[in-house]
Amino acid sequence: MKTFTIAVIPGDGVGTEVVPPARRVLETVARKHEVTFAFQDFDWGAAHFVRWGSMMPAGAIDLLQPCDAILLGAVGDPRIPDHITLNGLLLPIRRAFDQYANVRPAYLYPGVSSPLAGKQGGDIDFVVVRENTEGEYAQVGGFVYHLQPEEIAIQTSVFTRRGIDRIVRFAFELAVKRDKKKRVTSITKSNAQGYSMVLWDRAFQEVAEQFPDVETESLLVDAAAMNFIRRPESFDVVVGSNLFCDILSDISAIIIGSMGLAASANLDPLRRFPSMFEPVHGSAPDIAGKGLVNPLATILSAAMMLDHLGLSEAAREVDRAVAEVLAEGHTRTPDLGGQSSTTEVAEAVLGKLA
Ligand code: GGG
Repeated sequence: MKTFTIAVIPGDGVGTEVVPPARRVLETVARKHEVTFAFQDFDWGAAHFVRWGSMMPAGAIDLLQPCDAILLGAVGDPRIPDHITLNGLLLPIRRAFDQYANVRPAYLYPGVSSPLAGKQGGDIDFVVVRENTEGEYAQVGGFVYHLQPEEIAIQTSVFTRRGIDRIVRFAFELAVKRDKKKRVTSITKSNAQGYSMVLWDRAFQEVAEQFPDVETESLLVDAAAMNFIRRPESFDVVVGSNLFCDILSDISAIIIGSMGLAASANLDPLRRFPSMFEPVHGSAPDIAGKGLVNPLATILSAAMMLDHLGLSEAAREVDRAVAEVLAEGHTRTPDLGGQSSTTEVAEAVLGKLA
């Protein structure tokens, strides 16, 4: 029987509430598919920072490297500035394992209400592909006259031809694999950012020439934000920079009904390193510890993990179980207008998988 080693980092806030249900889902489908998961728990995050002064220990990356995949909950704590928590855990893992493709599906499940009028289940069905290792997240810069009245902050974006080519190619290959609208939309702001985004536009055009069967569209990020609301059904695969797609994927999450349904995968498509699976949402300190957080984004992220590990049928079963629970509409957390707890929603999904 094949055993997959999964590193588990629940992290902070609601992360500790959404990871256990996802883990139970993985254990349940594993039994049916004759595989086992060996979970390795890492209690890294804000509590580790408060105790030891770092979000994770010095050898953390070496501990994660032999694992087949990483399941992450959330990062962030009101006691610690967000740039410390993010740069101390999530971003170093994405970079160390060259997880250059951040894949964020946006699907409106039947039975779920979109805040957009007239949208039915399946009307919204696209994927945001976010460049995940460079761009505006490169952390190049510094302070001059630090903490003085005339302080200067310099933050430089880094766009490499290699980095753009590989994420754009990933997006085209995904459009072919999805075999739906076969359309890739590229997001830039090349009217204002005349170097990095002009390079992106040029790279996009050149990669597109290698995929003549895939339709293309280029949008400025402001127009994309508008069109996610105005015509979301027109999108198939959307590709853009680290920051732009982080922002746009909050819009794509809310138009499918809730941030609590938004799953994501941080992929090393070349499979040299473990990929990481996490809900798009953060640690949500306002509802943490109340048993109210929606576990479905993390459960759907675990389904993406199953798919990545080659267990596609198991992934489809999890997706179907989630779809059935949402379609029935009885068991929902408050973000979807229900009154059920995290545990009740998790039990409903597990019940469908039994
Ligand atoms: N689920 C992980 C998490 O806490 N995400 C929140 C967050 O701030 N993410 C930043 C990013 O993805 O760039």
